[in-house]
Amino acid sequence: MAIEKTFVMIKPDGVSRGLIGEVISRFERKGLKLKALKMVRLTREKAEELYSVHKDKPFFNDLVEFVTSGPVVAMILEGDSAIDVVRLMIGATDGRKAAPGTIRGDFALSIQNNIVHASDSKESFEREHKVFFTENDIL
Ligand code: FUP
Repeated sequence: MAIEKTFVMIKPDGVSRGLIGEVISRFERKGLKLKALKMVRLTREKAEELYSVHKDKPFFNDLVEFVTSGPVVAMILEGDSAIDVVRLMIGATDGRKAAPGTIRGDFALSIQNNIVHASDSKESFEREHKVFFTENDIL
């Protein structure tokens, strides 16, 4: 048993399609606790920081354009093995390949417009949550 935190962002497609409640509800029903929550419009600088590991990839520019195209909802969730549990719940990156029952499997048909982002490791969590939150924001 290892209680840990993870970072999740509902992307502009999830927000514009009215899926904020659906996504948060799935995490709450699973037993994960919300520790921080905010809706913001990312600046280009913050989006580039969030996706800095992909800066040399051919899709980087399109990805930054997409995540800055509208508001996003950022949150920190806590629970036993939260990082791996949330990754399982969101499903594979490509919505066409994500298993039914996962968030991407149920709501996405695209690799870019795939509703949610979630940290894939403790190191990612440490870097990513700081793009949105200060220590005082975590309750
Ligand atoms: P994930 O961790 O599942 O979000 O996936 P990755 O870290 O591999 O990719 C980060 C984001 O880049 C994905 F959410 C969508 C985007 N992406 C593309 O737009 N095209 C690709 O070919 C791969 C990823």
